[in-house]
Amino acid sequence: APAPESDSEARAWLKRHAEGFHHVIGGALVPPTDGARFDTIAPATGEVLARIAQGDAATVAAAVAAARKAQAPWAKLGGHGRARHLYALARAVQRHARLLAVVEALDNGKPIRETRDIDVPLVARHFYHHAGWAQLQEREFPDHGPVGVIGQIIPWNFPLLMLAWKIAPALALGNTVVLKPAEFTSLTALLFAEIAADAGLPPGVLNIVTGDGATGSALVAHPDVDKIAFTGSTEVGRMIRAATAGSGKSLTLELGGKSPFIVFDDADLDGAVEGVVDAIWFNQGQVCCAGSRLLVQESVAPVFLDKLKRRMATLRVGHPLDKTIDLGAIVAPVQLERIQRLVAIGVAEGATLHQADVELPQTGCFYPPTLLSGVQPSATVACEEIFGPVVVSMTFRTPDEAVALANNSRYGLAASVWSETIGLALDIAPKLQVGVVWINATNLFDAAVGFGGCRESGFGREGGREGVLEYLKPKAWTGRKPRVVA
Ligand code: TXE
Repeated sequence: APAPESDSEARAWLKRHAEGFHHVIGGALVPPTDGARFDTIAPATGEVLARIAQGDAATVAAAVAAARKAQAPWAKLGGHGRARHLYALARAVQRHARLLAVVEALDNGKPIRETRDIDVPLVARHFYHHAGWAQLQEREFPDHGPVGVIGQIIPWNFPLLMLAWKIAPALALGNTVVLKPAEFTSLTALLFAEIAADAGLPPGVLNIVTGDGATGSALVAHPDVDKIAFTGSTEVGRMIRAATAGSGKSLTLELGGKSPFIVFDDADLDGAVEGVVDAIWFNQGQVCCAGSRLLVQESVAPVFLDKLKRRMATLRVGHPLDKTIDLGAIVAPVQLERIQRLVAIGVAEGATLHQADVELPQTGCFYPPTLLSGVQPSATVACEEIFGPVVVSMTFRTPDEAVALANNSRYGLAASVWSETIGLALDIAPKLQVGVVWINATNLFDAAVGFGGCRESGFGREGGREGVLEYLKPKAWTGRKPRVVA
């Protein structure tokens, strides 16, 4: 087995900040009001990694003021000027890829294989892609200006990648940002801010205020923020929508999901089993678009579930820096308890529990790959987002029944359709009430493709042309030709 990834560079970086992290405002490190800080914990071991600054309303106001001051000069740089900065950010991320990947794995608990091969490369790709949009801006969107100062609030499941998804389009198009990372996982945002400053990003263009929900709500409430972009729970999304209603702020929300993973009897069953592994055990299932509802055509359900159980037995759960593992730690005890509670409810409501007989580390927040089969469509676990490595399975007989089951959800983020009959897949896809459909694939993300949901999964898109438009303000120009052209 390969040796675990070394964390010496990450440890040295954490040691430099042993006295506690600061906010990053207007290019300066700003200490928290009254020295208020909280611990950030490595979920795999329970170790305190660092002390994070708790942001209050005054700190948020200072950050918004810094972003406002920086916005006009940043916009004035023009698309070409800003593209140079985005390319520099992309290259800086690649230069520090290993450090970013290790810090992310420690702080979040996700496997180093994922942070190294998926999160960090996608972050760089996002900056490269949006550098391209910055260059095209004046030509493609001559009637659009930037929105202004953007407040961005992100979750803990992809801390650095969500930062990139949020800031790359915002900055590319001439906006400035105040970003609040999730309280469980602030470290890579703070590391990124250092890397960005070294790469020459002008002060005030990106401000980081760390803290909890109260910090986020102060950002939402600040009158000089032009737009809020939020990724997180549907509950908080609903509160933010209410708080911004009538305020003149723009809003995009990327919320929860309960995405269907539909397997037809003519599917490549082995391929679909690998699909399930990716759909629900990638990032411990803490993925908004996780394929958490497995819908299998009745005729192949016993064979398929049998294959899936055999595959589950081969998954390895362990320390995030162990390069051989498939699943790392759950982000925090509160999330682990939520998973345990929902699985117990699933069993109480009649589901059959199958947990792979895999070894779990003795300490830390770990949960085994789990299948709940024979689930009723109305069961709690079929309706609520578990946000953990737990897939629930149901069966259907006809394509129409598959569509009805798939759409029987308050969410509408993603769906995955597995069939070797392309006509069937193409017939089903448009009937699914979701923002993203994958055919014989799952969890495909690309900076050029708009990602987002409908219904209670939110609105707005990230990535692609549609994501770019979220950070521009259109302006219509009409009138008549003047008599004198001076
Ligand atoms: O999310 P929160 P939590 C779902 C998932 C998970 C559940 C709870 O089901 O089990 O939510 O996770 C900030 N005003 N998802 O409680 O609270 C908060 O500080 C402004 C799905 O961690 O929504 C953090 O930065 N901001 C999801 C961010 O919101 C507030 C990813 C997200 O945290 C706030 C995460 C407030 N009043 C959880 N309260 C996805 N769609 O990917 C909190 N925050």
